[in-house]
Amino acid sequence: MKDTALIVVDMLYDFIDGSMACHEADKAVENSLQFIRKEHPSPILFVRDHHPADHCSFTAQGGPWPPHCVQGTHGADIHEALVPYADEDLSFFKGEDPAQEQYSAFEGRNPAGQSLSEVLHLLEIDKVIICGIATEFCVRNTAEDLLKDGFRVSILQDCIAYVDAQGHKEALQAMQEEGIALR
Ligand code: VGL
Ligand code: ZN
Repeated sequence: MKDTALIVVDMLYDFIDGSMACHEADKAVENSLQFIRKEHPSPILFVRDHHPADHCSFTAQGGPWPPHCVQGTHGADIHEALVPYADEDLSFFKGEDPAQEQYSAFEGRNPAGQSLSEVLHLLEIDKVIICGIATEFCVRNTAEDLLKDGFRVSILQDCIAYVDAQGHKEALQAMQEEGIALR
C-alpha cells in the first residue's frame, strides 16, 4: 500500500476495558491487528487522548465524561498488541490543554510538535484508512477533518468501537453521505 496511511485512533485501555470501555472494542482491536498483519500498511500513525487529571471534559469539572486517559496512567496506554507498531514520532497526543476538548486528531501534536496533517503532507500521503475509538467522537471528527484537508478517507467498519449504538449508526451514515468510504 503506497501513499496510504493507517490512522489508529485512541486504541487506549480506558476506551477498551477501562473507565470509558466502548462497545465492540475488543473486536475492533483484534480486527485492526489482523488488518495490519495482512495488509502491512505503512506508515501507521497513532492518535492518543492524553488528558491532565483536571481536564475540563471530566465530570468533576462539569464535563460529560468520567476521568479517562489521564497522562501517566495505564488507561492512557496503547493496547499492548499494537505497541510494536507505534512509533513515537508518528504518535499524536490530544486533549493535553486542561481547558479544551479535542476530539479531532488534527488538534494533536507529536513529540516534535508537528500536527497530523503536517506529517501526512511531508510523507506525501493522499489516502488514509482509519480504525479506532470512538466512532461518534474522535473517529468522526478526525475523518471529517482529513476529508476537508483533501485526503481520500476510508473507515474500516469492523475495526471501530463506540459509546452508543444509535450514535455509531448515525455517525457512519452521515460520514458516508459526506464522501467518507466504509470498507
Ligand atoms: C473521545 C470521548 C472523550 C474520543 C475522547 O477520542 O472519541 N471520546 N474523549
Ligand atoms: Zn477524552
